[in-house]
Amino acid sequence: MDRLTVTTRPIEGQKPGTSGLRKKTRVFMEPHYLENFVQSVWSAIGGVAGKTLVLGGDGRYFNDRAAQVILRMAAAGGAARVIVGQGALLSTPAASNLIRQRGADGGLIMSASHNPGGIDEDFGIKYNTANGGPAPAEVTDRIFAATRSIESYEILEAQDVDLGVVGESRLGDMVVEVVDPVADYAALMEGLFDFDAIRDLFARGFTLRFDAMHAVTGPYATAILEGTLGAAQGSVVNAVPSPDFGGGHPDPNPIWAKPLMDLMMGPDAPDFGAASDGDGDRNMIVGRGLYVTPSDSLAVLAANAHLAPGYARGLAGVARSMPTSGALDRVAAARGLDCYETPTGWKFFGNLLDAGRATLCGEESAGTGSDHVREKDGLWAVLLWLNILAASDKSVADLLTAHWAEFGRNYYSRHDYEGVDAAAAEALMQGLRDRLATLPGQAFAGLAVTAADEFAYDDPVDGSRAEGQGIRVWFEGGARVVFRLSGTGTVGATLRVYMEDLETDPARQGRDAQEALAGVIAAADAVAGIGQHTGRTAPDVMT
Ligand code: VG1
Ligand code: CO
Repeated sequence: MDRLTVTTRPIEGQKPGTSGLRKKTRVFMEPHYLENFVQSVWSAIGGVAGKTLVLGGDGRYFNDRAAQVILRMAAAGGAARVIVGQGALLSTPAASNLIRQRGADGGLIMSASHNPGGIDEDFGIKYNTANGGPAPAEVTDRIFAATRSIESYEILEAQDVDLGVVGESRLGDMVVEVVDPVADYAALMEGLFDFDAIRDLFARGFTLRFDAMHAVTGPYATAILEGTLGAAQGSVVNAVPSPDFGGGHPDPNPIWAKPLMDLMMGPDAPDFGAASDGDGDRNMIVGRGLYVTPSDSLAVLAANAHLAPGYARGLAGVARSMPTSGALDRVAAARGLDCYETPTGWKFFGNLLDAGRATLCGEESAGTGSDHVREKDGLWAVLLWLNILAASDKSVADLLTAHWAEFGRNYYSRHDYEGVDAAAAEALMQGLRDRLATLPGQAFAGLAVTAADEFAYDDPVDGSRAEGQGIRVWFEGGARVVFRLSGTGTVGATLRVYMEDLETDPARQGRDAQEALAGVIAAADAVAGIGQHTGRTAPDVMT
């Protein structure tokens, strides 16, 4: 087999965002686009000669083609072994686990997560390091720098590897090891949770609907929930990964998982509803008649994790991304736990998890996870909820109501304005930035600002600093609004506005979040001029 050196030129815009490089699929399919990026990853990590890598993706359109290119480039670079999920599939948490379990040097995950898939939709790639976590900024900066100076890449001229059959084969001198994508992950879950108690819960008639949204968690959820734990056949729906996710957004929120929401709010609701995203790292939790916000879910899990065997020793500490609500902080304060506030994106949790400072982490965007891997993990969150429900013998609604009564309820909502003109979105942010010092004392829609700043994070483990991580505005009475621009979109800009307000009186904790936050929502619009800048009268997505 010949090893080819292909001459190329830098391609604009190959800068990894919040979670790897995401672009339109057709952009990834342009000549040299994928190859340039992969070679730049190899450059950034000192080459792949002699290394072991993990490779898999969420099964979206181009996943299979990209896998073959990456394998040929790994072989050309002299990699010793690539461990690939069968069919080139691996959920993000399963990939993280494989990297750790097998002591691999790193891995490539092909996914654009919750973004839609298809030739006219989105594709993405991210590099994870040897700890199993997303590459930190220092590495992604090196990748980006390499994309700007690349002159050539190396690739083996070879036939496709058969990724449909488990087992080993060779590509040049490199071993390609195709593994069952589910087996190691399922074993990890079995070690963390009381599977007997969950099995017993289902045996007693507990009902569940898990919506895999035509994405990668289908095989995992079917094997674990139905196969091992005995949930009724058919409890897992949309369970076969499809290249275009059935034409939808594999984004587990009340908008995109509407069929699940409708079921859970209707007369035939099962006891528990859940959904996951394209690559399986997000989760949505819904009780009968009650949506659990991701921020609340994180707090409930932190307060009750000790009920699961894997966390019976207690938590070392907890962490949340800055826009995530303060519900977690209230649990941490009550239990005497350290609570860290990081920028958006899972890569910022890596050091805290590695250093043993945090056991549980989460983001308001439906990501929850722990030190069992270095990614957020959708099915893990579902299993922890099930373990807690089994151990406490309470319904989701009872558990949440009791949680609010004990810790207070942080009313919370995120409003997204998608596909906004990039310059208009920048202008909105810059307008806020310019006025930060003068905002305190001014009133907006009747609410006075008490403080305002732009969030920056100093990593307590390695001392690195991340700036410009979102603008925060606090109002009298303690309400908070955060403004930031998404780093995962592929069209224009997405403005995210995060609102929260604490309610400690149990008599006032049962309200609709949009209604309870109406005053804060109006103040957010007034302080930032959302309507004026974006020309929008309402958000595209509310979670
Ligand atoms: C979003 C979320 C962030 C999450 C990231 C990747 O980023 O806000 O919390 O970590 O997606 O999640 P942004 O920059 O668009 O706000 V996933 O499941 O898309 O890999
Ligand atoms: Co995801």
